[in-house]
Amino acid sequence: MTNPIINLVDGSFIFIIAISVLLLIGVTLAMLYFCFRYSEKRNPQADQSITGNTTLEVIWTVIPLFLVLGMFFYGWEGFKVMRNIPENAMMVKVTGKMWAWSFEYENGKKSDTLLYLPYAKDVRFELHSSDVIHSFYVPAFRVKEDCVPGRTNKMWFNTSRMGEFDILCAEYCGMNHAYMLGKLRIVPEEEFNEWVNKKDTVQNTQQSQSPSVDTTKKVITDTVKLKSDTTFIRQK
Ligand SMILES: [Cu+2]
Repeated sequence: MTNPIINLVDGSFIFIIAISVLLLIGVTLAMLYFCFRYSEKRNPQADQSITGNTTLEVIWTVIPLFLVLGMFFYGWEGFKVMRNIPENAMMVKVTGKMWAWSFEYENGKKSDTLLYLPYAKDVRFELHSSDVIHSFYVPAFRVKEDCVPGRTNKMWFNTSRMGEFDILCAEYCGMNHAYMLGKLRIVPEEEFNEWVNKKDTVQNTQQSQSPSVDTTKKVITDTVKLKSDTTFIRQK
């Protein structure tokens, strides 16, 4: 399945890397040539005859101008897709708090740490924070957006891949920021519907998590409880 955001973000990344590598090679080769051609040994008398060259100056202004315009074009194309949220996208409310993620679905169902989504759907996220600024980051789908207290930010992506993916906080938000992890689990639509319509609470969601997620959750709860006791955390 194609995912426009992944394609455009990866496209602009490869474009910028390619230009950077070409420039690195060009500058290095020119430097080596100049070291050789204009060494003191070959030119005991410094040549002072070159005072300026308009053609060269125009070339090294115009070429970089087009390179940065190309980078801007790629970035702008990606930005437009990220800002244009499909109208029929399903909605999930995301809340960041020190130091965990919680999710609320359209029917009021809530989950903590683990975000369930159906495969091949456009999903719109409404991002909130209940304390400080966090940043909701899902690297596998190339999206990242701040959660700011007192305002609602939005982002979206298409769940074009099945499986389990990382969720991170990408804005330093206090001592346990590094433990502010989550998991995104994308499952077939029927499985998602079954899960989202099951009447259970946060507690049941935690039980259904994989062992690795359980450990993360435990670390978060443990460290949150003991946030004032830094000695204990260091020993852990
Ligand atoms: Cu954080």
